[in-house]
Amino acid sequence: MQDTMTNKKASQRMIELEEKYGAHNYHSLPVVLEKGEGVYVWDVEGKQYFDFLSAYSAVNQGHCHPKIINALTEQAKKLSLSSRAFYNDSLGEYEKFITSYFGYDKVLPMNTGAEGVETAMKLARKWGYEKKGIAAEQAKIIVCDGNFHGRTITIVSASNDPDSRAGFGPYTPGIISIQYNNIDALKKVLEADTSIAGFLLEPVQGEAGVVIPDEGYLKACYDLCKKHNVLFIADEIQSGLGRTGKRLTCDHENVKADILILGKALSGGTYPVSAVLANDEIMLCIKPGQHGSTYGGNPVACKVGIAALTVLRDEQLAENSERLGKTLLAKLIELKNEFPALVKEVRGKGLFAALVIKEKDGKGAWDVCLALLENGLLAKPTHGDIIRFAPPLIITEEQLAECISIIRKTLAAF
Ligand code: IF1
Repeated sequence: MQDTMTNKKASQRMIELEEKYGAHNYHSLPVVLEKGEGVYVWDVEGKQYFDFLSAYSAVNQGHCHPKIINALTEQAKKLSLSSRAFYNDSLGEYEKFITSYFGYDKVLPMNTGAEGVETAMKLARKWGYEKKGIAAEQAKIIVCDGNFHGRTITIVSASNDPDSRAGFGPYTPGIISIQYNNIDALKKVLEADTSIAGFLLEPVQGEAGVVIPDEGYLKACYDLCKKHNVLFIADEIQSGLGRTGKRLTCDHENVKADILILGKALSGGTYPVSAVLANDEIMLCIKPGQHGSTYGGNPVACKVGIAALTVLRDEQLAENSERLGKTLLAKLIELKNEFPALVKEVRGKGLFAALVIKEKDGKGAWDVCLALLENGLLAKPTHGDIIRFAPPLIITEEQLAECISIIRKTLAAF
């Protein structure tokens, strides 16, 4: 689609609009999407791509899943927002559904992932004072180096990524960062400090580049937390809901987090829906007026949340992720052996995988992603040298095979 006046492609014009009128807080790949269905997206010129990012795992159920879109549109026509000043006829149903789905007493509904994490941190502090007996203003939360939990001031206070953190101080106190995947590091802080309320972690670190801890790490951390009366808080916003081949990544080690944070795919990419789950002992530490959000628990989000979780279960997406994840990882390892000068390392759990690229002639992960885009597959680099692969979990074996051949062809051309 050429613009006759300027002779520019439609996508170029749209990119320029964003550049001119939008804040410059992103460095996007040069593709402008206008349509999505299942594993595919289309740009404004009509070119079709495999989506290997899935909006950072928000679109696990595939783009515009008809059952989720139907739930969204039907409810939007009926009642979109009540606020929590009044009850609405969808919230209770959703709360019952999601708590029994994950086996918790209570849920606290929010919208974005960052809000979910903030909620969990507030809840942990409140529990720390009311139940654990931590002295006023002394509660601490342990996080892990390399974490990504969102972008609020408190959350970036917990980050050690200079881009996320620098220039946004003063920072929220009461946060201790330890090495990820290091049980002794956790043990050491827990033994040294009795004012710790919670340990917050990503069961697989997403932004860090799909960093998968050793088997047994989650369980060992959980046990240590129990020993020291510290809440184990799992940020499964990206790693949960089928992404790594189980309902939750913690399920791989039969760990049940004291506080579970969900977001992203909780709406299948259709709406901002996040949730914090905990049992009464913890959740009831927050009383009326102490926390909330205008949109949290709105009727559209509730219907969408039920539909998104129903699709995950009925279409056995975690099972598909587990099964096809094995194929994806095996094929990526083949590619690493085929192209040792280009691929340094391969990681993966379920349909959550990463290629670590060796820079060559000044070209790295960004250039590989541009070439993948050219060849019809969308993926995004992280930390300069890592390419994350996270297709929608509805992907079929045939589609995956096609994607692998696109990746092979692209690497071969480098
Ligand atoms: C962006 C990253 C991914 C998350 C975990 C909480 C949140 C996220 C484990 C906050 C969000 C997003 C945010 C998005 C890019 C993306 C991301 F590269 F930045 F790190 F996925 F890997 N916990 N992750 O991954 O959720 O408030 O965004 O709903 O553009 O910042 P949110």
